[in-house]
Amino acid sequence: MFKKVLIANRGEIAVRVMRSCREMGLGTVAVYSDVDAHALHVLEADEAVCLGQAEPSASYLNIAKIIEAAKQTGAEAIHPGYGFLAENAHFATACAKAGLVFIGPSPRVIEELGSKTRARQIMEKAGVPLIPGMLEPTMDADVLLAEAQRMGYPVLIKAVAGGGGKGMRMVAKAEEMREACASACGEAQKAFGDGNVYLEKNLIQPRHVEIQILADSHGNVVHLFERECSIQRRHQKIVEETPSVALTPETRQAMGRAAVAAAKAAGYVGAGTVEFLLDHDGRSFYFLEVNTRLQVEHPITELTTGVDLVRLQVEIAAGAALPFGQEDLAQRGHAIECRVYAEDPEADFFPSPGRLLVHREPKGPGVRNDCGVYEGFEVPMDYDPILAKLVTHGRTREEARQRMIRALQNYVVLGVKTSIGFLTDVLASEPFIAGQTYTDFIPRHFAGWRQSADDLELAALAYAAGESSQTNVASGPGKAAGWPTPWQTLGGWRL
Ligand code: MV4
Repeated sequence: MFKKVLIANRGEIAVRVMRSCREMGLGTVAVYSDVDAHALHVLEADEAVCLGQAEPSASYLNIAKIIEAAKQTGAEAIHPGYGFLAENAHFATACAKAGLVFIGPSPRVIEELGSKTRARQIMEKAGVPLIPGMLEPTMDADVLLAEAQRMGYPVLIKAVAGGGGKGMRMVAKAEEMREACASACGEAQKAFGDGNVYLEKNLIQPRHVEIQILADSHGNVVHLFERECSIQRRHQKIVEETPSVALTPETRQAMGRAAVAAAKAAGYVGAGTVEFLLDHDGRSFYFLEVNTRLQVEHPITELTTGVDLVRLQVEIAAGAALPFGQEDLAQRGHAIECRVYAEDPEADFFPSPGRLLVHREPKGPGVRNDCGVYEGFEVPMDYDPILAKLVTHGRTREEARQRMIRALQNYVVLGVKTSIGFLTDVLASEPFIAGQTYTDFIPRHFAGWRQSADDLELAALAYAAGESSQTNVASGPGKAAGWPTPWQTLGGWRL
């Protein structure tokens, strides 16, 4: 096992990785940029190295500086977290060249699965169900027209180097193809330096269901069940839960087996996620892509399976065999994650950086808050403004949901605008309660959302009166407000 690990990331995920390292008795090295000198991940680490200026190319994306920091501090392994360099094959290669262990899959696997058409070829060979579509990249609108003719409209143009929706275009009829092709290829070229695209049949109102997998370097592969991540806006997940209300035991087992087959076919080692789209009727599922990193939403899997995914990533990277088999794994209870951001849900979720004048985290049974900030910290404008991931666990979906609403209502953030009030209303909404969580959930049910004026007035009164406790929670559908939500609504005010 290693003695020291460098964490090439910031915020809540860097803190999360350090917690497992500490439990394992491993030293931790933080890296940081100028604006992060007082960030929580720096305070939590045993050692910290300043990389340079705020812009990612000078700090968290700077491969040479990060490798140098590892050498300088004697770290033997690098955990990339998510985002930044987590799925960068060049970084994984540079680590190996420098004699450092990259905690993640091999550069070859990162690269192969990073190409969406290459990934589809691998999955087709492995018998994993694919969304009908192309297996070869192109930039030629005539090729797309011929393929679309064959599979029928509507189709989606997707970037080969993409993922996460960038460079994606829906095409409803042949007349729209040329223009859509030109703009998709242009966007892909700009975003990924690769203008190649391919076509998939456009599924109507599906769900996003993904499977967590773990693979060791001895050929053992297991899955840790699913996460339902359909509640997204602009391809950013907002709320995730497990188990998915839409899976039967049979479909769950089939999807888990397909994910294990996918990992084996790719020669995967480490923690990974195989994404699927689940048909609106919940009966068929199709491979979407593989994420070759630890995901933001990994805590809900940890709470329901009892597995520390970060510890296993480190152990697998050190050559250990998985300490359990598939038959040892089961889902216990229900977990929900809400991503808490410094952003303004009334202004198109525009980032709201600034100093956290008050930051009080919710507590209680079944509540976990993976947080990257503290009271007094100034959330910089230079990075993704995530504050924390609030996760609740309960015996049932309803218990986890009630715990989440209470936790959100007791999350006190003053000084920046946050998504807490919005999340509370999502969790209390009729369609969420009914499990109608399809990929169009937010635009369909929450377009033009506004913080209710009642909430703000009650919040002001409660705040003035020093009233912070809160016993009631909306148990039925509708807005969670109506019961005072003083702190979370005050969080929407810039003092
Ligand atoms: C799709 C799709 C429908 N049909 N592919 C969006 C991001 C990227 N990961 C894949 N995405 C989609 N791919 C086919 N063939 C619909 C989406 C999609 C979506 C997927 C998951 C969660 C939210 C979404 C919102 C809009 C579109």
